Amino acid sequence: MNAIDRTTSWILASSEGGGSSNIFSAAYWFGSAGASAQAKETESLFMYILWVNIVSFVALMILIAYFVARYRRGKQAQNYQVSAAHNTPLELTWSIVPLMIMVPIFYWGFTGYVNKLAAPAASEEIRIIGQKWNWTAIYKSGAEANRENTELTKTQYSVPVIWVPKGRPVKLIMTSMDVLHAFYIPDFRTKMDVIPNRYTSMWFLPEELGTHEVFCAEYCGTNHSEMAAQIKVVEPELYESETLKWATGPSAEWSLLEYGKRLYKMKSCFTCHSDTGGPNTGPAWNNWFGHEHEYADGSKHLADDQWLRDNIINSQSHIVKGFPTSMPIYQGLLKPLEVEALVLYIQSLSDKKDQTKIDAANAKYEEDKQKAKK
Ligand code: HEC
Ligand SMILES: [Cu+2]
Repeated sequence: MNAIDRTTSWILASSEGGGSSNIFSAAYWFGSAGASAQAKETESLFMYILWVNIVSFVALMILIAYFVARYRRGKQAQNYQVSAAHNTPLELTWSIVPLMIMVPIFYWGFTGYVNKLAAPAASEEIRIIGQKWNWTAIYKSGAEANRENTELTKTQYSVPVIWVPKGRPVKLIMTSMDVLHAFYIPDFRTKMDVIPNRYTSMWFLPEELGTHEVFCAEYCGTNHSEMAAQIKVVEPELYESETLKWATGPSAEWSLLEYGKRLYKMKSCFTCHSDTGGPNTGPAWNNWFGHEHEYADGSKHLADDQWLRDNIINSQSHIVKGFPTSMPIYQGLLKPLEVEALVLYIQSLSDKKDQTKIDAANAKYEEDKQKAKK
């Protein structure tokens, strides 16, 4: 479905399925029924503003028509008088009445916004990473949301299907790897900017089972309209068991190198390190291993296995020259095997790699796996 088809079907959907044909209902204007606990609040505010607009528009048109007729040229209104310069009751009225109409909009909007920002402490946390033109979702377990081909996009892209538990608050912690994006879930009536070098968050409480569309709501380039995802509300038990399954450490089929490559994604190293050479917050990983690099204290070091291991675990001990100190300290967060796998992956990306060493590491890992089975 392309953008125009989608817009058309969006409008049509208002009179079918999810939406409503009643133009006085919020579901008509949003094209679908509200599907989260907070949706109602946004809808009420939306309808309030809509009605204020309709009433003032009609009143304005009637007044214009009336004045045009009454004071039209040629029909000099009788008893023509110069207007008074000042009329206190009139001025108080046109100040106070609109104020009383506007203040609820502020109050409603402000409290609603704050409520959408401040997630309950017991929320299920999911990390969202925006990148031209894709969303990546990572569960608390470290597993990445599976991708599926859906009707949401026109091109070959599959979109992540993000599972969320029904009846539990879900908090999204979001950041971008390149430009501004915005994570927009129309059915939940909620949207938040996704910004590079910064985390933003929002939360929602899904109340019913079902799937919901996600779009990017900040124009971010050519394939902006293809930047979609799906949210799938499932039973909490299913959510727990499945996302844990997806997170299983190394899969039995993976080599140590393959595991390292997965960890690069699973542990979010890729948010700061390119593995092909693009600029990013941290140094690119290709051709890093086996070369000498300069550090902020003026020293130079060869990036061999041991050096990489030490500097992943304690990233603050040596800062690569020209880079910020924003690399997290992974001591206690990465298991020894994970560090080994990551170092092996970094090594494999270098022109200085030693293939026999990599093969040997993979072979030893296979052996250990076989031993562990017995
Ligand atoms: C928030 C951004 C960020 C994340 C996430 C991140 N890094 Fe880094 N990394 C940096 C920065 C910045 C540097 C350069 C400054 C420094 O040396 O600390 C760096 C440097 C490195 C270096 C070079 C160390 C050296 O001294 O030669 C390695 C290796 C590395 N990171 C591995 C990793 C691994 C593995 C992960 C994931 C488990 C990871 N990084 C996640 C930002 C990040
Ligand atoms: Cu975008």
